[in-house]
Formats: sequence, C-alpha cells, structure tokens
Amino acid sequence: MSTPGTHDELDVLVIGAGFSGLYQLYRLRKLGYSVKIFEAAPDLGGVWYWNCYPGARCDTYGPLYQFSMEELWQDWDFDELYPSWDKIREYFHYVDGKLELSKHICFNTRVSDASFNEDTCRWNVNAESGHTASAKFMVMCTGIGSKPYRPDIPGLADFKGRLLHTAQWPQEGIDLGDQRIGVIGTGATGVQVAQETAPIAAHLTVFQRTPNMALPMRQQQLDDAAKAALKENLPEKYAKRARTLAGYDFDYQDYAGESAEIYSSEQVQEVFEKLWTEGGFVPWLGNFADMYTSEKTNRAAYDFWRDKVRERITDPCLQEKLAPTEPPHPYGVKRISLEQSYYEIFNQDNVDLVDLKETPIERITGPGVLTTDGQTHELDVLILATGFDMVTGGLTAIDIRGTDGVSLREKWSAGVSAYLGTMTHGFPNMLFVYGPQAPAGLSNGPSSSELHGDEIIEALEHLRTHGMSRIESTAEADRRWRDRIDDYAAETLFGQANSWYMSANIPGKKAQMINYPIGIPDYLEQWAIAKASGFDGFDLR
Ligand code: N01
Repeated sequence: MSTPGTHDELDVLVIGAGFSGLYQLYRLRKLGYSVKIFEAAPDLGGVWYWNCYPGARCDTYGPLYQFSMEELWQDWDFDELYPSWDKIREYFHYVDGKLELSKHICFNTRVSDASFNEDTCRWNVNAESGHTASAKFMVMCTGIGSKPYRPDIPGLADFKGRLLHTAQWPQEGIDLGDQRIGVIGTGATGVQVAQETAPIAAHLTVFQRTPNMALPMRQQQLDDAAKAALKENLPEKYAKRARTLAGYDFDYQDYAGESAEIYSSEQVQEVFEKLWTEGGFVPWLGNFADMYTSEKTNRAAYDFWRDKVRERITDPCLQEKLAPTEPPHPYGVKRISLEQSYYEIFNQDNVDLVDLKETPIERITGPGVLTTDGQTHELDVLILATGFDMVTGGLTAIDIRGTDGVSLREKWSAGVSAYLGTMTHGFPNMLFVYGPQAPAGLSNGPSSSELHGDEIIEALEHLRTHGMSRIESTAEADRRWRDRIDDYAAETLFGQANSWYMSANIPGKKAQMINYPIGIPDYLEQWAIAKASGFDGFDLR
C-alpha cells in the first residue's frame, strides 16, 4: 500500500517492478536485506504493464523470455513461441504467486525525487503519492523504455479524433474496428500495431520516416509436445546466455561465424538462406560477426534481406519504399523487429504508406495529418508509435541529487558516463540494473536482469561482509568506461544510423552509444577483473 505519510526505512529501495526489479527483490530478500519496490504502475511487469497496445508481443521466444529459476520455469508454459503482452502479464502474476513478491511492492508509487544524505549515507526518496523512504542503497530498475517520447509535431493538440501513444494505451483497450487509423513510426512498436490493425481498420495509414528491416517472426502455437520440447536442456540454455553477445542461447558462432569475407558469395548466400529459414532474430544475431564492422558483409546481408522482403510486396513503388534498393542505414545497427504479416498488409486496399522523407508532416489538423504535398490524411485515431527517451529517460525523469547537489539529469545532459553500466560518480549507493552503458538494450532483457543483477548483488554482499556501507564509482573509472564504449562503437557501423542505440532518436540528446556494445561475455569479464582487484574503479568505505 502507498498512502501519504507512509514511510519506509530500508536496506535497499528498488525502483521498478519489471524483470530487473523483481529479481533484485527476490534475491535480496532471500539474503536477508530489508527491501521494497516502489512502482509507478498499479501492477507488476514494467513495460508489460504500460505496453498493451494492439499486437504488443515479445520479440524473444518464450523460454528465453522468463526467469531462469527452475522452480519457475518447471510449471510455466507460454501458448505461443513469441508471447503476447497479456500472456507476459499472466506470467508476472504466476511469478508473484510462486515467490510472494507483491506484498513487498508499493504500487501506484511513482518516485518524484531522491537525494543522497552524506551524513547518514542514505537516500531520501519521495513519491508523488506522498509515500517516502530512507534507504542505504537505491537500485534503479526503471527499464530502458519507461519514458514515452511524443515528438513535437505542430498541431497535435488540434486533432479532433483520438490521439494515443502506444506506451500509454488505455488498460481497458479500445475498439479500433472500422476506424480510420494512422500510425506514426515504424519501429518495433509501429510494425506490431500496423500488422494487427490492418485487418480490422476501415483504413490504415502508416507514416514511415525510416523503413524497418523487419525479419519474419515465424510464430508457432505450442501444443503439449512442443512445450515439453522447449524445456529440454533449458538450464544449459540459460547458462549459455552469459557466453553469447546478446544473452540468447545462440550467437554468430552457432550459425555464420566471424567473417563473411573468407567465403565465396555463393557460400555467403547459402549461410543467409540458412539463417532466414531459422527465422526470428537468427538472421540478425546469428549473422556474421563482421556485419557490424565490414561494409561489404553488411551490404550483402542487407541485399539479401531486401530481396526476400520485396517478394512479399506486389507494388514496385511500395517495394522501393519498404525495402529500398540502397539501404537507408547499415543492416542491423538499428533495432530490428520481428513481424508476422507486416509486408503483406501493404498489398491490402485499405492500407497506405506515407513516406515522410518524401512528404513530411506539415502539421496535425482537426481531421488528420497534413503532409507537405497538401494532402490531409483523415483519421479517427492517430497512434504515436514514436518510442521512448530510451535507456536514460526513466532515470532522468526522477529528480535525483547526489553529493554535490547536481541532478543526474543535469550531469548527463552532456552525455552519460556510468562505470560498468552500474554507477556514476557523485551518486553513491545508487546502482543501475539494465541501464545506461550496460548491455541492456543490446541484450535480452531477462538475461541482463539476472546476469547484471547478480553483479550488483555481489557488490552489495561484498560491502556487507566487509562491514562497509558506501560505494561510488570514481570519475576516472566512469571516464574510462565511456571511452571504452565510444572507441569500440567508433570502429563499427552503429554510428551510421539515427537510432536510439546511439541516443539519436531524441532531439537535443547527446549522441553517444548508450549501451555496452562489446557483448555480455566481455561485460562480465570486466566485472570479474574489477572484483578480482577489490572492486577497482569503485571507492568503497
Ligand atoms: O520506438 P523506436 P519503438 N515523425 O524509437 C518514428 C522495444 N520494443 O517503440 O526511425 C515521424 O524504435 C521513428 O522514425 P525514425 C525495443 O527495444 C520491443 O518502436 O527515427 N516519425 C521510428 O520509426 C525497441 O527498439 C518490442 O526515422 C517519427 C519510430 O517513430 C524499443 O522498445 C516491442 C518521429 C520510433 O521507433 C523502442 O521501440 C516494442 C517524428 N517526429 C518495443 N519521431 C518487442 O519486443 C519518431 N518517429 C516486440
């Protein structure tokens, strides 16, 4: 319960009740810490509470999109290979029933501000509800997509129909049948909304700025035999997450290998075909490792994708818009999505694509969207699938003040630096899980929640067993970590796309690689090096 005047004295306050926060709560309580979660939503799930738009589903297959504890996976099955948002919510409730977590969670408790008191060495935290807490440690599990981004398009307030952001979807749902729907944005979210609403809409207009290089999901309905098969070797698959770049149970080593350049073009095409048949993220994360550094390999992968997609679109003009001859940016350096019928919907009479590069939006008007060719696209519902202030937005939305009174928002306005993706100098005892400069957005969420989460718990245990109560990254360690990331990213093709990976999706946000791009094994290795030298890079007291 969260009521004005309620106050908690805690060892650890966790903020956010998604995968990361629940894992922290579960493990820290088992270790005997007094812990609570403050959660803005009225229920569990993090992004899976807010993102209940039509078609919302996970791009990771179910066995890997859950906690790895046997007591949980033994008795749980998803009905589809790639679960939908409501099934994932059901999963969270199942986890809650098994682990009895929600009695330690204060729902409807959105944290507004937090400040570190150097004298008491504690964080004082206030929620909008009036609930307060004092905690030795604050573990930030605010997720990478918790602050929706609404672009500043002129006239948005003039729209007479229904205006919705996908991440602020009405919980009761809305009937979109026979409506004239417009979707702005073709990221993972826009693709899902478009393919889900196309069959029921009176008319659907997709406003595309950059085509998504989406891959076939190859969804499956799972019968009992299929469910049992997915559980085979599950512990080995979970263990493997720590050895793959993105925390999956497969990697480029399992499919394509290091480089395409040692093979003939026929052999490379054969590999691409094999990856394509596998489906899901395999043609992305299982592709040649040099796809991120070699223009030649990358272009070959793009051309293969383009030709496969074009086969599914009948109109040559739409083929060129959705899968252009020349790539708009290198393949795979902007988040690839999984789709089920995305390309076929454009063969329907009731679906139009507006290419915003050709005819940008001039303004939103009462009846709809006016583009620069003078056309008004009349709509009943306008859906903003425009994404989030990714990775940092959930953190900087809170007024967090560290030792020198400067807010995290101000500190990071010139760019993020967070040692091991876990702490930033000047903010002692505040630790991020699945946050900036960690593998986070370049990894599978539940994998990072556990693998990164375990490191944080180990750090807290180290302090406790050594009778210490304060941990802070040094400014030098932060700087080294940021340089490590920037130097690595500069050697790759990531910088050639305006993506949220590079913080390029929010106007005015400092452009930089916001995740740890060197992969989970290297990330864990950096933790191991730091721990072996007594938590080098951290000031412990
Ligand atoms: O957001 P995005 P998202 N005018 O930032 C466009 C996770 N996720 O919500 O590409 C016109 O990717 C923008 O255009 P452009 C996943 O990690 C997971 O889709 O910048 N258009 C882009 O097309 C994902 O990556 C799942 O040119 C504008 C779109 O809006 C992350 O969340 C499902 C615009 C935003 O795409 C974010 O995905 C959903 C403007 N002013 C999300 N501003 C699953 O696992 C922005 N755009 C399935």
